[in-house]
Amino acid sequence: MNIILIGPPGAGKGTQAQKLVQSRGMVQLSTGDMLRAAKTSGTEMGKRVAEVMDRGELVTDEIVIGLIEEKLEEGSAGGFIFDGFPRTLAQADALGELLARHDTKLHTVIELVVDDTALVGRIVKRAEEAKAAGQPVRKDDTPEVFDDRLRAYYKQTAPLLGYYHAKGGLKRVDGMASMDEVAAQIAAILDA
Ligand code: B4P
Repeated sequence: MNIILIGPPGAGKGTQAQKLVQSRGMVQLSTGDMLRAAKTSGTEMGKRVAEVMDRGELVTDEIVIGLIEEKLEEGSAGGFIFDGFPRTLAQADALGELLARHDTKLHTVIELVVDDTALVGRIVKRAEEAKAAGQPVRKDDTPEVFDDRLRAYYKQTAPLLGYYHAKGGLKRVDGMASMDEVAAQIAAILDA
């Protein structure tokens, strides 16, 4: 079973993907995590990625699609969770083609619905907790950059909701609920 988790920055896509990895043995493909790894690789590509991410903008489709393509080659018996991918219509088209090439398809697209005001609070909290624990703070986890990330979401990613709704596979969960409640709503969709 292959699923997409879609929602604005800080909606909890990564949080819920981790729960699904643990409960269902699915493989999480987080383009955010892959790009953060590329940032620290010291390569030219990594430097370009770092500049774009730190501004809260989207990395080019070509780079992101290439990263996903490599991971799909490795396969997953329990299915893939696409976490933060696709984020543009071009990425959505590419994903459809890649899955077809691997003789598989999307089962469901799950939207995590969260109020904008709650999102920025979560991001600030994450940054404060990281600082208190002496861990690195994400450069894009500031209220200023967050505004740009949210704008990028509404401009480039939110149109995908219509795209998947038209294909008939879009479901919504209340992302304002507690993490465990959100996980229960997702489980109910996947087990239906
Ligand atoms: P991502 O890493 O995907 O980051 P995100 O959207 O901020 O996070 P997510 O929704 O996963 O939130 P999380 O669970 O962590 O992207 C970062 C950047 O990478 C992008 O801005 C872009 O530059 C680049 N990028 C990534 N993918 C790309 C693509 N496909 N194309 C182009 N560029 C791409 O949760 C956030 C916080 O909320 C956590 O602290 C968590 O504990 C808390 N939280 C979660 N659920 C909660 C709940 N139910 N209640 C209360 N708090 C909750």
